[in-house]
Amino acid sequence: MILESWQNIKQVVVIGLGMTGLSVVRYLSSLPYNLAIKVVDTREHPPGVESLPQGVELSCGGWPYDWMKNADLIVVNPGIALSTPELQQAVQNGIPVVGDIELFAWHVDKPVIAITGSNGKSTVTDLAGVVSNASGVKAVIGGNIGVPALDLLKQDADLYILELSSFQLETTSSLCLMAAAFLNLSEDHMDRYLDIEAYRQAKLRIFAHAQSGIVNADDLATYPEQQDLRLIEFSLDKHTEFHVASIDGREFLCHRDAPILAADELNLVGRHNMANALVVLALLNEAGVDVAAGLDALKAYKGLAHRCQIVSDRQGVKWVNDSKATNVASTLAALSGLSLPGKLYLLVGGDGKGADFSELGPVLQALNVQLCCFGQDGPRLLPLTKDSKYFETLEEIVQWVSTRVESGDMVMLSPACASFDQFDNFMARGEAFAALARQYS
Ligand code: UMA
Ligand code: ADP
Repeated sequence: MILESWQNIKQVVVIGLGMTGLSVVRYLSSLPYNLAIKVVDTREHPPGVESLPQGVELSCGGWPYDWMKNADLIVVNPGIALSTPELQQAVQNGIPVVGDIELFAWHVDKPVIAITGSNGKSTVTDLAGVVSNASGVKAVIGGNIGVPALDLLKQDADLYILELSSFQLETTSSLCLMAAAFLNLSEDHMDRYLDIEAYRQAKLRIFAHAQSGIVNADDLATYPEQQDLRLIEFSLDKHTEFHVASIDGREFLCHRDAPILAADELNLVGRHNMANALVVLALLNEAGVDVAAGLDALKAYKGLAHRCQIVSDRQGVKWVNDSKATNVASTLAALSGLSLPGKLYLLVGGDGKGADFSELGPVLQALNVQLCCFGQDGPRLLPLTKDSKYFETLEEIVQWVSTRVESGDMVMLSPACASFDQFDNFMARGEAFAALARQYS
């Protein structure tokens, strides 16, 4: 939807405080329309109460019926599904229900590119920002990566780069993009969606008003049904517009028939990161950024923290923090092509979000691995190998592992689960692991 005019909006109800809610309140307060802003959070003690500006009313622990009924506009946090009965009731009453990205879409007047997918979004978003800036086009990044999109509008930029989750896309309908990328699809958030097709359909919304769509020729689920969109394909295996080709025994990232850089010049490890780099090249090409001056930055990029990051390397034992592996496909990516002289101690567990873990089984059986399961869904992971062990906490695992590791071994946290059962977020989990690794290695 496009808002016809703010003049008819008097009462805005913001659902969910947290990072997004606060950015929405700040944004709405900055508009010259004297809006009455009310915030609802279904949690008893939501984060961010202390940062709420004076004069903004707050209701916690439920859905205040009167506020919902009298709202002219509802802005909802991505953590709350649009299918929630209270929101569906509002939709039926004719009240527009949107997310923060839709507000961003109404306001923004500079080019925007965006990235969605099950895995690799943050890496592609961050790297696209790094390469764009090094190429001389001032870019700012935000969205699901952790900087609310509305906060970006205050910054001076030539290009906005947004990481968009399926949650955010559910409530976004008029975002015009110079280019949109759908990286890959694998099972995730099955506690929120009816099935994987419903999750895919939420992600496909990224293409609704895009000038071009960047899709993964190795994963046909990323292709939209709409016919009128210009598609740019990337692939690790096929000769598509952006692809990997072997030239005299060396692999190159190529655009059409032109090699751009050799894969072994990248500092990022793993084939999945070659795909991520291809998408960065495709996105920036569509945004009109000449990346020639940014290629050194692309080669030098070492990746974000908590993604296959070595946090200790002592006495021949590598300790790897891949806490951001919050679903099965990302753990599979970490294991893909892994070849070790010794044993892999793999730490898995947490909140599985209703996932089916069985795909990990055959991959684990082909490795010399000791599976260490923990947290809420640790018991569901135990059957994946015959020697799996269960522990309550990460600390118990690290203590146990530290007395056994030998030179050539690797200890990797790549949990295939979200962290919310025991930690505030994946960063806190990764930091806890890194601190334990440094203490016990
Ligand atoms: N919640 C309630 N009641 C409410 C409001 C929230 O129960 O009224 C719950 C939600 O269901 C959710 C949790 O509280 O599980 C977190 O909400 P929050 O208010 O703390 O969220 P924000 O701080 O606004 O963070 C959100 C995104 N969170 C979610 O989509 C759950 C962040 O993505 C994002 O970085 C931030 O906005 C800025 O755009 C996080 C995430 O986990 C990293 N995203 C999912 C993922 O990557 O898999 C999609
Ligand atoms: P997202 O923002 O989509 O969660 P990240 O870049 O933060 O993606 O990476 C999340 C996890 O997925 C990490 O464990 C990372 O190693 C892995 N990963 C990154 N890119 C890909 C990819 N293209 N395919 C599969 N896994 C990936």
